[in-house]
Amino acid sequence: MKLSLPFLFLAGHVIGIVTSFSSPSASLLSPPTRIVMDPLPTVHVYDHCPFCVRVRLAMGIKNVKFRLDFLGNDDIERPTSLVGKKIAPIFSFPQDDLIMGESMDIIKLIDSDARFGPPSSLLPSTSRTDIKAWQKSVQSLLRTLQRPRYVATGLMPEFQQIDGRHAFIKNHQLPPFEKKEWKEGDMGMDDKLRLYAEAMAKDPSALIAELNEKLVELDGMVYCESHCSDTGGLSYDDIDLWSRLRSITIVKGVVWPGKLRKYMDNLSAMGDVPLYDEMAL
Ligand SMILES: N[C@@H](CCC(=O)N[C@@H](CS)C(=O)NCC(=O)O)C(=O)O
Repeated sequence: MKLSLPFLFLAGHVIGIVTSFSSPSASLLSPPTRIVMDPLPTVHVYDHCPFCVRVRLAMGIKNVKFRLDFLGNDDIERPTSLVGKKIAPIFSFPQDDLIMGESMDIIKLIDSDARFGPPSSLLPSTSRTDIKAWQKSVQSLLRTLQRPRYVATGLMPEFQQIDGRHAFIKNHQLPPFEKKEWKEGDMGMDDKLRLYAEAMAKDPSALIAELNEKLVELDGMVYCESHCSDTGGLSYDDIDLWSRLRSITIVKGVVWPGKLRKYMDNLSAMGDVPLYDEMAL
């Protein structure tokens, strides 16, 4: 079967499978010129990290080739040698002898320097308070569903080894626990492992039903299938929103409303950042 480009662009979930066999630019109607530098810039990331996804998405949208370096979640030495602490994302740009952190600073840099393609290809943030409020309203629900799933299989690159999974569990509380209580209280590692295991063992139906309702609400706030705000194109609003929503695809059984599903698939293809649907649990 021969698929036309508009079909590939609009084919919803199918596009994720189709484009994983073709270059990211093949899925776009008019992608920017591919930028391949020598040496390549590197983006050091954790796969599950939405701040890291912001940078990957921006580089993908600008069609800039880069080395994607997945850090182990227990690796303190390497990020510390680069930026002085354990954090991701980190951007390494050898041409300028530059190493920097902070996702939005990295994106501002690459979208203002013509070596990374036409500057200002991302429209400014509209600082939408409705989307911010929505994000806040699902924070606890998403932590409860997503965090145990990130580490449940060992399939995510930063969690392939047990020390990586344990480093995450040690430092990331599950609701209703607060961060301080989890990290500084008298809870031992055995308690934390048990709570993560119990969270995975629980029937998630009620929480997923709640999330499905919240996604219907968000679907009404998203402007169209290719950008979330009434900006005429991709903006910093999408860089933040899409990167956070990607994590939800690790949760099996979520029902995505039509527009939002297409938004997820379209930006995944444009940004060359895969969704987790195929490994959701
Ligand atoms: N403001 C930073 C936040 C980065 C951040 O918090 N990254 C998390 C991962 S999602 C991290 O590296 N935390 C330290 C850790 O996991 O040990 C940015 O936008 O780049």
